[in-house]
Amino acid sequence: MSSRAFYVTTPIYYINGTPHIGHAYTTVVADVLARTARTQGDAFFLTGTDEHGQKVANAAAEAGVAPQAWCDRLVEHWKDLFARFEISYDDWIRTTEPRHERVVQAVFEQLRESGDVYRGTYEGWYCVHDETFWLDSKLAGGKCPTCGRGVEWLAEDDWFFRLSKYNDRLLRHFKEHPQWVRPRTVYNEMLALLEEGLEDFSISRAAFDWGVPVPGGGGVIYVWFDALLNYISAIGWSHDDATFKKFWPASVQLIGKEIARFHTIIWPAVLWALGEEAPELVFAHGWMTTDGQKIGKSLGNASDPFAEVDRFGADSLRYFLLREAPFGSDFSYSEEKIAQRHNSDLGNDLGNLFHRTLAMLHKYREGIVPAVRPPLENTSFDRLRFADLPGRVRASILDLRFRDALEAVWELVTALNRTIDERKPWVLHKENRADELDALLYDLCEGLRWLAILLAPVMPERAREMWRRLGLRDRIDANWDEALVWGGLPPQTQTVAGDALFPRVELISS
Ligand code: ME8
Repeated sequence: MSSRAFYVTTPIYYINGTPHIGHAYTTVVADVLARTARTQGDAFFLTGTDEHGQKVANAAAEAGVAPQAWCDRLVEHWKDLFARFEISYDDWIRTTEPRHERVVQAVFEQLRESGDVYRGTYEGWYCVHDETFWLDSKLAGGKCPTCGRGVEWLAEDDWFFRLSKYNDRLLRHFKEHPQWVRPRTVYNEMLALLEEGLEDFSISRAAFDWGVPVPGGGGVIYVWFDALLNYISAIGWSHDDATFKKFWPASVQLIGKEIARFHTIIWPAVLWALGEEAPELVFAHGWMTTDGQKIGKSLGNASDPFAEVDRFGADSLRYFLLREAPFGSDFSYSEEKIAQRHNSDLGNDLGNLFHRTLAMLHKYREGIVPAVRPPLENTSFDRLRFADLPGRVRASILDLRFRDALEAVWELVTALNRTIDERKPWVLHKENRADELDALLYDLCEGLRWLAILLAPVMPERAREMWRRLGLRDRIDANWDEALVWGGLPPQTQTVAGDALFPRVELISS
């Protein structure tokens, strides 16, 4: 990853309905990346809402509301959910905002001028659910080949984007940068599409009006062409060069695998047509499933994410989403699995370690972190083993190997728990071995301070609570290289005892 400022994006979500846990998933992942990147430099995290297109217009019509009023109402649900998950986005772009629409029109005009956008006639099928044009030959039994829904026939004079012109450059780019699309399965699929050959595609809708107007008239700009541009409109393309140069090309663009074609074929081609670079990495992750099926708005198989947060706590859900499966693959989502992670990893391993350490500190030292003389010698904890832990955790996170990162953090959790079991502070206390007990209690508390810092990107709220109870006041999100030096916990700090960090949850089977 380059040393330029870090820029991470999520897809912008259609607000034809309320959000579900799948939308929270991508956004939580982006949040963890942004929080981690900020501990070592400038970072910008963009998310937002895709508010144009037929799908949103239909939802508004069904509700009997004007599309803009519908979007203004719905966007609040999305913002509420992301607030519950403590998503630390730097900007939320809405495609109906003038700052975005201006950029879409400017792009359209520039490409019309350069010849990459030209006039033609479109005749073919359109899938409203996927907002996608399909050639007759691509349909599967007369239905949309992606989602299986019915399609409608369109025949209109449209504007086209000269995608075919970029076929060779895309092939070269894929070959020269085999890591630019991850995971490998998606990279291979996209490469196969490029090898089949690309066709120009329509980027306007003549007989439709919920979108950015085509400059000079002739309907509106196709919703996907409009939506992709959010990634550059929000950071100042064509109006704030300094910000744009600081953040573009994006470091990581996160998406679900179903929209990989738009992001890894169409998007770089549009960027090149504008004279800009392709993003450094597009990561197309897998799907959360339930009963083997993708969780989705229209399938009606998604549970209410607000209720899930009430039930488990946002941080337990965040932990589950990152820990459960290697990032990239599909995984099944169920309350049983979340409860299992919550009770076991968080309650038994981390929560217990925290609780019993502070309980012993209160019992033997009135809750005050002991001073250790001579500094940190005579310690029973092999802290040297963990000297490279922060570097490993950060490298894994920035390489999007979240499960590896959490497993590495758990090595410290396990080692601290084992130290308590082996060194038996209660025996040291009974035998009046005060120096050894001081050294041991200090190491345990220092280990907890490390855990709070390392876990703050994944579990910001519980990490803050650990911080507060450890009696710490400086920033939990300081630069890791400075903050994670063993011995940083000031002696004489007054800690605070409290309830379980992760109270057990019981599932009542229905
Ligand atoms: O596609 N598992 O918006 P969208 C994992 N507006 N991730 C899931 C998921 C699941 N079951 N369900 C949804 C759009 N997602 C366009 C994008 S970008 C220029 C325009 C996540 O509301 C995942 O990130 O259908 C997926 O790609 C996205 O939500 C789709 O959101």
